[in-house]
Amino acid sequence: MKEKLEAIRTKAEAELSAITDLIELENFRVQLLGKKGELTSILKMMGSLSAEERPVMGQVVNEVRAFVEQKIAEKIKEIKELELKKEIESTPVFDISVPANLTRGSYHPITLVQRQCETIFKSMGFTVEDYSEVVTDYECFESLNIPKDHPARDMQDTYYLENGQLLKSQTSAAQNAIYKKYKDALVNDGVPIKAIFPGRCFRNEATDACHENTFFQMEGVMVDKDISISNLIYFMKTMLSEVFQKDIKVRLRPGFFPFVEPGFELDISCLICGGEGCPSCKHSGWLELCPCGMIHPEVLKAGGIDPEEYTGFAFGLGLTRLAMMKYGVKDIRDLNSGSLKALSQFTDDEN
Ligand code: FA5
Repeated sequence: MKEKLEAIRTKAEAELSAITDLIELENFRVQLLGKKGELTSILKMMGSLSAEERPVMGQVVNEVRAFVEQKIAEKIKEIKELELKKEIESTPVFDISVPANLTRGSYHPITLVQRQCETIFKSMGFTVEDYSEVVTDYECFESLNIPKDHPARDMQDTYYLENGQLLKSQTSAAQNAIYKKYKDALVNDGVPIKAIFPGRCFRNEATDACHENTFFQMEGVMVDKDISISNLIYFMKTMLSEVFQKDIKVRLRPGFFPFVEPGFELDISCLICGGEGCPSCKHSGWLELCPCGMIHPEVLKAGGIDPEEYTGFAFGLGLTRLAMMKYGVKDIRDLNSGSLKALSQFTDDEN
C-alpha cells in the first residue's frame, strides 16, 4: 500500500508539469482524488489493515493527499497567470490614428419635443427650470395639498426609497421650490412667475400602449395678479398649435387634482387613429395629454405667496405622449426600448 502511495506522489509530480489547461487539470484531479480516484480507492482499503498499521498508513495517506492538493493548487495559479498574460498580449492597442467607424446619431423623439416646447415657452417669457429626480414626500405631495393618507395618493403608485424619499411621480413636485425661488421678485418687483420644468417621472404602472413606468412630463406655472382661466387656455392653445403646426381637436373637461381648483383634463383627439379608437388611446379616440387648472390657494400659501393677492395656473403636460402623437409612435414602450434602429429615424432637423 505504501508503494502505491509513493507511486501516486511521483505520478503527480511527473504528470502535472505537462498539463497546460484547467480542463485537463480537473480530469487529472478526478483521476487521483475523485470518488473513484486512485487515492480514494487506497483509502477504502484501510479497513483491511490491522489496528497498529492503520494510523501509520493513515498519516502517509494524508501526507500524499495534502501534497497532491498543494501541487494542483500551484498549477491552477500558474495556468491562470499564463492565461491572463496571453489575454493582455492579444488585446489590441488603442490607435488614435485609425479612422472612426461612426454613423451620425440622432436625438431621442422626447428630447426633440421637449426642446421644441422649451423654445415655445421661452419665446413667451417662461424660464426653464431643472429639478431632481429624487424628491421628498413634502415636495411631491404635502406641499401640493395632498396630506398623508389622502386618497389622491392612490392615483400614483410611487417608488419610495429606504430613506423615505421617492422617485418623482409628477413634475408638480418642483412647484413649491419654484414659488419659493421667485416669490420675492414677484412681491417686491412685480415680476410674474412664469416657469416650465420638464423632467422624468416614475410610477409603478401596469404598462400598456399609452402607459410607461418611466415617462416625461413638463410642468408649467404662471403666477401674477389677476391670472385667470382665459390665460391658461391661451397658453395651452398656443403651445399645441406651435407643436403640431396644424389645427388639433382638443377637449377640456373637469378633472380633480388636489393642487388646483378648478381642475381640468385637456385631451387631444388621437392622431394615431384619427379619433376612431385604437390601443394608443385606450380605444376612446381621445388621449389625456395635459391636465391643468388654477393653483389651489393652499399650494400658493405653502410656496410663501399670498393667495388673496395673487392667482395662477399650472399644467402638467405629458411630454412622452406628446412625442407619440407628434411622431405617430403607436406604442409608448417603443420610446424606452433603446432600439437604435427605431430611434434613428428621428432627426433634429426641426430644431
Ligand atoms: C399629474 O401628474 C399632475 N401633476 C398634472 C397636473 C399639473 C395637474 C398641474 C394640474 C396642474 P396625471 O397623473 O394625469 O397628472 O399625469 C399628467 C400627464 O402625464 C397625463 O395626462 C399623461 O399625458 C402623462 N402620464 C401620466 N402617467 C403616465 C404614464 N404612466 N405613462 C405616460 N404618460 C403618463
